[in-house]
Amino acid sequence: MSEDGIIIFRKGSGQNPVKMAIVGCGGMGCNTLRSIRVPDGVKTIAIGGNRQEIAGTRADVELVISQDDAMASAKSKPSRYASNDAEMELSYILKEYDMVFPVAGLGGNTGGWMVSLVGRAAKLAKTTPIALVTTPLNAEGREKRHRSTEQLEALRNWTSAIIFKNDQILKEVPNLPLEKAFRVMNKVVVAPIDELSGLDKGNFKDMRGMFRKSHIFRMDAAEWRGDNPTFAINEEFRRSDWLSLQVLEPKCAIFFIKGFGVNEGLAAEFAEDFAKSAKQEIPMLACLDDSKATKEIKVTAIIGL
Ligand SMILES: Nc1nc2c(ncn2[C@@H]2O[C@H](COP(=O)(O)OP(=O)(O)OP(=O)(O)O)[C@@H](O)[C@H]2O)c(=O)[nH]1
Ligand SMILES: [Mg+2]
Repeated sequence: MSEDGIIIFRKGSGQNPVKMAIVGCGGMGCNTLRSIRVPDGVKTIAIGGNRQEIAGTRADVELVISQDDAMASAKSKPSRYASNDAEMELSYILKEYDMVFPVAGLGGNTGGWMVSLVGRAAKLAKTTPIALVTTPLNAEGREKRHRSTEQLEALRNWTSAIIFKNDQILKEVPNLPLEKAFRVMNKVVVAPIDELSGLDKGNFKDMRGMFRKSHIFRMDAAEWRGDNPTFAINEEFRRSDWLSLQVLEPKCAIFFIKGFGVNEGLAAEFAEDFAKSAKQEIPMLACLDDSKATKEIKVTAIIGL
């Protein structure tokens, strides 16, 4: 259903779900595979610069790809052909999936470049990639920050990306040791896969279309139990440091709206209120899920910038 430029659908029956895979890349990506519960039906692929990095990920597919190959892919020109054997091999593996999610921490020498390699392989495989990446902590220094920017510039050529700032998690859980805070962050980073898993093939085109409207996305989630959830949740998004809507203008928005009795009317109202953050009309999509009898309404917003 479409209302005033917003596409609204209900989360599918699970009869004909989109096929998805998480691709853990490098240290952070493989850590993520170790620290999360993988949503039902989602496959896992671990790519490391060496065997050690992949160990213990229990991934369905494991690949070792050199840093040199990863960087060469990231820096190569657009082409209908694979730029190296690693890209070619991966493209055969990715053909099985409709959507793949490379996960990496930008700033290192491995995973951040691999995201580009996965994006290129996905293109060859005619699969939709959506990267889930973190940017390094300020405290990690200039070199990492600089490399992170370079990697982001490269990967934009091949894939859309949802970007999470590692610094943000330290603000929210300041008392946790770094390793634990990272583990919390790794669960946040894969939240989009939780939301998208089980997506019906019939709605895939609309979802994919929305992810093509921008290269860079940000995400936040908020929940509200009580009167006027539309206003309360939108207020939280307007103030959110994860979305930074005070300084960045949204180009498109995807909402996952969950809760008992959520319906098209609520979604349309929610989107209308959200749209006040944008100076012009923006394309929006809402995916409704009323399958769990929760009293609160939870909205996960993925905003294209
Ligand atoms: N959220 C999160 N971030 C991490 C984690 N591990 C590392 N990072 C971040 O990711 C950046 C890159 O680190 P790695 O993933 O270890 O780097 P790599 O891609 O393996 O590259 P090299 O280790 O340099 O070969 C770091 O600078 C951190 O900011 C993790 O488990 N969770
Ligand atoms: Mg590493």
